[in-house]
Amino acid sequence: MQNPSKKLGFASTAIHHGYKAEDHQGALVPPIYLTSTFTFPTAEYGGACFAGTEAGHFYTRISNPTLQLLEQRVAALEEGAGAIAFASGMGAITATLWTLLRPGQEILVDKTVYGCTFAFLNHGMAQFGVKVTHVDMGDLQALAEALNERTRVVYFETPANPNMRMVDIAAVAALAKTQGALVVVDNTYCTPYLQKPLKLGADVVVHSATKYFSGHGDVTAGVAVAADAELALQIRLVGLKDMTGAVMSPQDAFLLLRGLKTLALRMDRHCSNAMALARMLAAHPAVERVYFPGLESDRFHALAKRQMRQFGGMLAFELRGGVSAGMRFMNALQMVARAVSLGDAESLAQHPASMTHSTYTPEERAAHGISEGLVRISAGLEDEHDLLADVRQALDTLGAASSAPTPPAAPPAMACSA
Ligand code: 7XF
Repeated sequence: MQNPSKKLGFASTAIHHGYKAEDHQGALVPPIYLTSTFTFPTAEYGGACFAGTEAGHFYTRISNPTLQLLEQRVAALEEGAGAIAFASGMGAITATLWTLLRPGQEILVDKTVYGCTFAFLNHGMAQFGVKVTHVDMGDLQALAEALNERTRVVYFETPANPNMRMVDIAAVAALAKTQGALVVVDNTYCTPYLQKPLKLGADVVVHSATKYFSGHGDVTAGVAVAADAELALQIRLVGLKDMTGAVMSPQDAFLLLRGLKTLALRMDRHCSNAMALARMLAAHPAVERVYFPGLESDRFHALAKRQMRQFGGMLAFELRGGVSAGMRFMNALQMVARAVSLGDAESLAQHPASMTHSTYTPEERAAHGISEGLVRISAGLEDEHDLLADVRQALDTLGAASSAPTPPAAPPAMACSA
């Protein structure tokens, strides 16, 4: 096929890396090894697999050829030394942090993270003697002051779910290194097509592969990628094998291998649709504020230009009428689906305060920069004019009533509550 000494581009890597059809009876598409266990030619060989002196597959919770191909491909795309596939994004996040943290140590977490990550840290890890401290990672001085000899991990998303706050990966990684802390970045919003945190100094990247990697809303999955091969092995043997058991199914690995083949193409469309939507929203009288780093007026525009290939497919905005206008807007959508998740072909709209970030109390949301009226859209792959037309007609239904006062916050919903 290709000359192995020549580094392939992103799309070619996503399509070809790690697979030779001639090793699989010529099958163009990698077969699914739908097996939980593997036979040993001899008892001694089986013992050697368990001892780690033989590298063969022996049980799918630890390794499987279909998962391994996916892991090699994602590691190549993120330019890491090793990847581990998980049953969900939360599987990847929890397994990574169970591997890295011990009681008595501290994790510094950015102000805003996905709701279940917030719940896992503050309601979960904190119960096991790990100190969880939130710091505004946009404030390097505050981060420098928070770092101390107990700090083992620095954790953030950029852009953050749901409010699109951004973090300077290289600057935070350089600061974390001065204290010997490991940097873990959730790269779900960007995928390696838009941003490569390991190249900027991060130690581990985690993903909800449920989102753009799959791209078709039919998989729940996660991946962790480490810059260091030994660290990747630790996450596999501790976090995956023993602490969570959150292994991906080979069937899902197959669907992800298929999804990755079109990742670059899809991201280009997600990004252009989101840009067009952000421009339209910013000009509409019913809209108070748009959060999208592609807008020249956005406070993270310069950082996004430096750190990301394009500005991503996610955006958030506030309507002039607050929560009630947000609800009316969502109910008026006709093509855009009312749904959580992101990165699918279908555009999706959701209300973080009552849905993805209902794990925060209203006070916590206020303290963490998640406003009650925020609406989030994942721009899909539809024709731009259809997407703009649907969102515009939903905004237009708000009319003059959109300036009504904001009612009290909706009660916390059950979604993702811990
Ligand atoms: O365990 P999952 O595959 O659902 O991934 C968890 C996860 C991790 N990191 C980020 C940045 C995420 O956005 C997610 C999942 N977020 C969905 C959302 O925000 O719509 C979950 C719906 S409750």
